[in-house]
Amino acid sequence: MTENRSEFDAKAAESGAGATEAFRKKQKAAVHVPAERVSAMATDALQAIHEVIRKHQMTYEEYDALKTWLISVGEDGEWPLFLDVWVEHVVEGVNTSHREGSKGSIEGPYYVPGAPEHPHDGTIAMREDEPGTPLTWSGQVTSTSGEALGGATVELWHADGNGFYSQYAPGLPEWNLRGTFVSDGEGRFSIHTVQPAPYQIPTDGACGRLIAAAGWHAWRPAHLHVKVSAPGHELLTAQLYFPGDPHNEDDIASAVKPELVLDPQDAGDGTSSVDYGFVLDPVTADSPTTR
Ligand code: MBD
Ligand code: FE
Repeated sequence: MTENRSEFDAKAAESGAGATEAFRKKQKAAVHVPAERVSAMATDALQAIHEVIRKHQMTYEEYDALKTWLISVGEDGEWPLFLDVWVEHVVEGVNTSHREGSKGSIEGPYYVPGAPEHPHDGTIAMREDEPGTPLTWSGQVTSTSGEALGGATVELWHADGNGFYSQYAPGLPEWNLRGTFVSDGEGRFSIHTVQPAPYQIPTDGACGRLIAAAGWHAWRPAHLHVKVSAPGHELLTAQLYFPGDPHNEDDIASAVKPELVLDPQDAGDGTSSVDYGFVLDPVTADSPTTR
């Protein structure tokens, strides 16, 4: 490993731990889950674990290795990373299966609310020498009723050309590659950014140790994160992907859906452009709380 590489890994490890602090700040109020729900889900979860132990005839050495590892997940601050990589996609599926509008995907650990606001046509905050192919992304926000949604917000956040997220890796401007765009009267927006790089989850914390011990890979395909919202409509959280990324088929976070793969056009001058819009479901009495 070169010195450069270990510097990258050190940054990555801080990203996992930073997500724990960010989640604590966001989750100030305690959530009340009724005792019947806690009991039903905890009983089934424990039963599922008991099944695995019997099925694989777990040894005491393996039980102790599991204990050691579980303790280290908390010590490394990687519970948000672990849950968002290996569990959230099922929660997302359960809570959005009723939708008729656009498909969404998981939020992941690195969303920060309150990114700087731009008009419907704007450039996301980036460094002067920001690495990556410039990308112009245009689209329209509509309702499942067909109505154009003016004043809708499209919050965009993504990793840079080295796979790092601002506020989770040191040395990046606070709001780098994070922005809030407001659609015009016809629901349209046009965003100037750069294409992100594929993302490797931290290899030197507890999640990385699980990946290494199991012989898995640690990659997510390059992706753009978005939250799209408009009054009277369910908040849509999604991720958008790029065709041909080798990890679209084996995303460690299981968060790729065919509807979420973009079709960017090479402009021939080193930049590319893409058209991709969103259809939002109106809020109904049965709408679950989503994110
Ligand atoms: C990410 O950037 C991400 O989007 C997810 C889901 C998990 C880890 C890092
Ligand atoms: Fe991400």
